[in-house]
Amino acid sequence: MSALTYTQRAASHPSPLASKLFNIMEAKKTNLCASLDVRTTEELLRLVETLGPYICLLKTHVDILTDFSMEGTVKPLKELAKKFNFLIFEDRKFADIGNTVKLQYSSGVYRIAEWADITNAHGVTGPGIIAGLKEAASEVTKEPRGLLMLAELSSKGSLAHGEYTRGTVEMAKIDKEFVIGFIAQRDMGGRDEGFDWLIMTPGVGLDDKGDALGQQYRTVDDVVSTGSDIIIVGRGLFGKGRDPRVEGERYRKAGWEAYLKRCGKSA
Ligand code: 5BU
Repeated sequence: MSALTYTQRAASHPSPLASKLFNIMEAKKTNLCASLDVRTTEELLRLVETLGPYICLLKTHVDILTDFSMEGTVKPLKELAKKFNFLIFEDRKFADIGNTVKLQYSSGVYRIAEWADITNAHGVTGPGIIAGLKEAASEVTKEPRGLLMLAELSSKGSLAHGEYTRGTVEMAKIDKEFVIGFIAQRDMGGRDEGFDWLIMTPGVGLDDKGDALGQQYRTVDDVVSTGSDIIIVGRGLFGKGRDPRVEGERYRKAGWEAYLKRCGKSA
């Protein structure tokens, strides 16, 4: 896994979006991505106001919101992203043929390509999915966009391992600029072939082992020491009467210290 600093990686990354994200991480001293699965825009915006200072990235599932609109949801989210200096990742998990995902990414109610800096896709349908998403992004916006391929999942019994994971990593090699990395539980290599993939890891929790529906949590130290660059934390930040301000700083600090340790620097 990469022992380089985020600043070093920002300087040499082929994706302007990945460079921007690495620079935000270094500037704010955070590798925390908040995953805020809530039902209303009001709840979402309130949590983002609280967690904004602690995060480099906000992960959304906008199809959970009962009141989504471009004006009411996306516009204020983009303003908060600017105010607190973080990027937005819509966890859409595209999984269809290139032509269909191109339409899903750019059109419909959510028009994800217009506003999400990052989105993700399964490799199950083949490399056309990468080409389709890239075409949509270039037709809709001049802003840089990044794609994460789903190499591994955190949930119990996931079929994404072994050959499947290896096949997804191979697929990612077709586009060095648009595919910025993986959703995975560990390092995916590639440096010997000139790739510097970002590894983002969900299923991170310091207090729980999992939930009743198959989620499995690993600690911050565990995931960063096996190669995670960005820790994705959801209910650990805002669930069950937790104080998001306290937990935001707690996970930020834990993630940053684990990163410094990996780079051979002490916190
Ligand atoms: P949690 O509240 O920290 O369990 O939320 C985890 C989030 O990450 C949630 O939005 C999931 O959809 C997402 N997730 C995941 O948990 N595991 C995976 O392997 C992938 C996404 Br891919």
